[in-house]
Amino acid sequence: MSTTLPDPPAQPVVGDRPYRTGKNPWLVPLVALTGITALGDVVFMALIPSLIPSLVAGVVLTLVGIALVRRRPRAAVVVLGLTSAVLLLAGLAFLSSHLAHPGSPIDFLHAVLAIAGRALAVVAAVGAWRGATTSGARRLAAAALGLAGAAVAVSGVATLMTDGEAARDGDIPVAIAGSQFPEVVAVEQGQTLHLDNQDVFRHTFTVPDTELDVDLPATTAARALVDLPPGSYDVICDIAGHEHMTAVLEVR
Ligand SMILES: [Cu+2]
Repeated sequence: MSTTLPDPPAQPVVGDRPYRTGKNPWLVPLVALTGITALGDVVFMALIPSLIPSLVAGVVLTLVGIALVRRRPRAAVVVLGLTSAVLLLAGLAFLSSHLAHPGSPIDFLHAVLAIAGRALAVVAAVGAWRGATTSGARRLAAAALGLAGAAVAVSGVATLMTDGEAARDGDIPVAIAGSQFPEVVAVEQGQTLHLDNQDVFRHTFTVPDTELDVDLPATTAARALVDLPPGSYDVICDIAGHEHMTAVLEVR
C-alpha cells in the first residue's frame, strides 16, 4: 500500500525563476521608483500650482500598478513599466529645458526625478519581467541613490551661484510671487522694470512677438528696458504649466 503526495501548487515561472512578490528582487525598487516619482509629480503640481493632465494620468496609473503588485505582479510590472516609459518619452522635451536651467531648484529636481526616476523604473520593470538576479537589483538601487545625491548637490550649488540685478533709481518694481504677476504693470516708454522673482521656480516675463522676453531663474531679479510703442500688451510666463500666469503691460 502506498500513498501519493499531492502535487505542489503550480507557480507562474518567468525564465527559470519563480515569479512571486516575495522572491522577485526587482519589485521593491520598481514600486519605490514609481512611487517616489509619482509623489514628486504631486508635489510639483501642488507647488506650481497647476494640474498637468499627463502627470495626473501617470499618478493614477502608478497607484493602480502599485495596488496590483501583491495579487497580480505581472500586470503591475506591465502597468508601472509602460506608464514610466510613456511619461519619460512624452516629457523629455519639456523636462530638458528645466535641466538646462539648474538655477531653479524645484524645476531641476523634478526634472531629474522625472527623467532618471522613470528611466530606472523602466529598467526595474524589465528586470522584474525577466526575473533577473538580485545583484542587478542592488546595483540599480545604488545607481538611483547616487543619482539622487548628485542631483541635490548640483541643484544646491546652482542655486547658491544665482544672484539678481539690484534695482536702480527710477526702476518700476514688479514682484513675482506665488506664481503670479501683478494684474497690471504700468510704465512709460523707455522706463526700466525691476522684475523680482521671489519664487523657488523659474519664470519668464514675456510679451509675445516682441523683444521683451526675460528669463528669471528662481529667487533672482533682473532689469528690463521697456522699449515698446505706447499701448496695452499681454504678458505671459513662457514655462509649461504656468499658462495661468498672465498680466497686462500698459505702456504710455
Ligand atoms: Cu512662471
